[in-house]
Amino acid sequence: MNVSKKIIVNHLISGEMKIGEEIGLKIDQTLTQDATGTMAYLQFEAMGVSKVKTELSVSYIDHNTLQSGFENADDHKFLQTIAAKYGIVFSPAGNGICHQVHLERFGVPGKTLIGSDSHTPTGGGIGMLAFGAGGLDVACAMAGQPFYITMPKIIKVDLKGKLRDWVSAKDIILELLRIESVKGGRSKIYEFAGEGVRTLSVPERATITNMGTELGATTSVFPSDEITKDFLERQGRADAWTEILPDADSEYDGEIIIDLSELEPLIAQPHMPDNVVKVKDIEGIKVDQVGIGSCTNSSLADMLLTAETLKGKKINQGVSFVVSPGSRQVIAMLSQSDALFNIIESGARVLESACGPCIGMGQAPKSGAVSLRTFNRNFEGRSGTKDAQVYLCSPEVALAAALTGKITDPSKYFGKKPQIKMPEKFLIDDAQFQTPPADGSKVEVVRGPNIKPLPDFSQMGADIYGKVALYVGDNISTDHILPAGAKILPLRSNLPAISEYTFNAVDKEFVARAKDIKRRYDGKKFKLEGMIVGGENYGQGSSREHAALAPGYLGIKVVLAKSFARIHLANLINFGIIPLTFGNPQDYDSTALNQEIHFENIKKTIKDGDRLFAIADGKKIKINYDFTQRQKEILFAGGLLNWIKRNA
Ligand code: MIC
Ligand code: SF4
Repeated sequence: MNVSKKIIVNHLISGEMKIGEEIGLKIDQTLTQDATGTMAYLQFEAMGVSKVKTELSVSYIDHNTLQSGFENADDHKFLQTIAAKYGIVFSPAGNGICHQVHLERFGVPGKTLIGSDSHTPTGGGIGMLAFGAGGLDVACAMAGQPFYITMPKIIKVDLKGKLRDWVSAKDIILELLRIESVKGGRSKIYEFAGEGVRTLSVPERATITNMGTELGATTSVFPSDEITKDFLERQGRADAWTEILPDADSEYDGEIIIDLSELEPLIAQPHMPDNVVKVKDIEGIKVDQVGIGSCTNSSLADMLLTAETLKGKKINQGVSFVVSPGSRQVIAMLSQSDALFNIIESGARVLESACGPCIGMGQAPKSGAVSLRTFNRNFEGRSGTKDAQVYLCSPEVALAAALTGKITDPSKYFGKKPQIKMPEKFLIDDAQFQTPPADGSKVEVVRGPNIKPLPDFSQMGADIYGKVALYVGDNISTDHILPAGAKILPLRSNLPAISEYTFNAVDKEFVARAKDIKRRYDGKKFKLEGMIVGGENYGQGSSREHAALAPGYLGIKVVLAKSFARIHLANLINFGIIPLTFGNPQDYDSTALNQEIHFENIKKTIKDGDRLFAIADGKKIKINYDFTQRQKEILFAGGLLNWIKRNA
């Protein structure tokens, strides 16, 4: 067996490991972050379980750290108290980005992890099988329920050779994005193998598995080997290590070969992570902002390289340069040596250890700016500036740009790459993690006015008379559906307020149109319900369930698309919104905004597994759906919470 199957087999609760079949996995660990965590814990609370049933659950504060009003601070207090009540470790603001911290202090090879953040597969860097999921799925896992996925194909990524100077792990994942595209990884696990694996450190592996998310992959994983052991030993966690290697004769469902020695520095151009070219092909473009950080590239190794490269140099005066170390451990260790001094003295703005600019929490670039970031997403407007041109690259490429003020190939610009010596022991101080009391039943959960209860969701009707409230193209991301950023993120615990921003940057009229459909037809014989029509890979990107909840709150009942991204599809079902696909892709072209589409007898048709048709302007459209019995029941009940209440 390969590594993925070894871990799956150990956690298989239901289903068979046959590609395309639904499997239920036992989940050992969960993580949440603050922007998705409040909803996840409200949902967990509604389940009436007295304590989490996982081996370990951690609640991180890392996204909403800008406190420009009471909202985020209120949410932090809620999260702190609810963690203590239900047996969850609490990691307060300042401790660092969930994925970086989890890798350093909590991850265990061979264990399963789900997190209410799409970049949870970072844990694959130490041989965990780690998945991003909606908050409700994380809540279910904390309540001891299995996590359901469709058994993916397992693709071997055979790494040959060794990276050259100034070419890095980021270039490996950018190369994979170039080959596979942002939708190429759907229903796949990328498992890294081959001689090149031994040449990559854990932080390098984690950069790759982190950004496997941008491929749309179910997850990505590396074996757990001597290098993993060495990392855990340095973190003082040698006992967490177990070896997990693929058997010599293990089989895969596909293979991609990447010769590391032939890779060159790469860069993803605006506005998609797969819009990848060689840096040398676009050299000379003037750069206004450079950012090093995010859960992709904020490890101690990345920061030490940054410090060593910048030592004694000054960044270009036309560049605003920000550095955000990934964790308290990283920033503390930088401050023990000259490294932090070298970074500060170069002209960098050092930010706190948090997501920060990656999610538009500050550092929005100037109008029309070119911004080079070591992050993982460059969707239009995500930086906070709609017309900014955001490029994704390695720290090496970012550093060359910060010093020259333009896009520059580091392998031509710099001389020999400095050797970074990693410390024998990391600085280990877990005092800032708050361990829950053995009995949390007396803990009072503090709820500020920002925390609003979840609305009720209605059951699925026998027929649906839909009206198209929005018509969009391919690769619509959850950032398009419900933007993040410093202004909107503080409303994550307040659905009525945040839903006002749904599709804000795509179609300013959407909210009014959806509300109008909901209002106008309420109570009539044929109640019209809002629907969205989308192209391929609808809902790619983050795990935020608000991208399902907010449209649902505005009355959207159906999303009809060419295809869906995994986590968003699960989130739609969890909140009773029916994800359907076009039987004939050309029917997408004949569908239009404001069109009325009638799904007659939809509930019975889905229940019986019969062929589904819709009628639009008198024309019959073939509709596909693919639901397991479990998913059908959830949809009929109007979502997973209703289903749980009914089956409790
Ligand atoms: C992101 O990178 O888009 C986020 C913010 O981390 C999201 C989670 C969220 O929207 O809260 C993710 O990747 O899941
Ligand atoms: Fe945070 Fe950005 Fe990573 Fe999302 S991608 S977890 S916002 S650092």
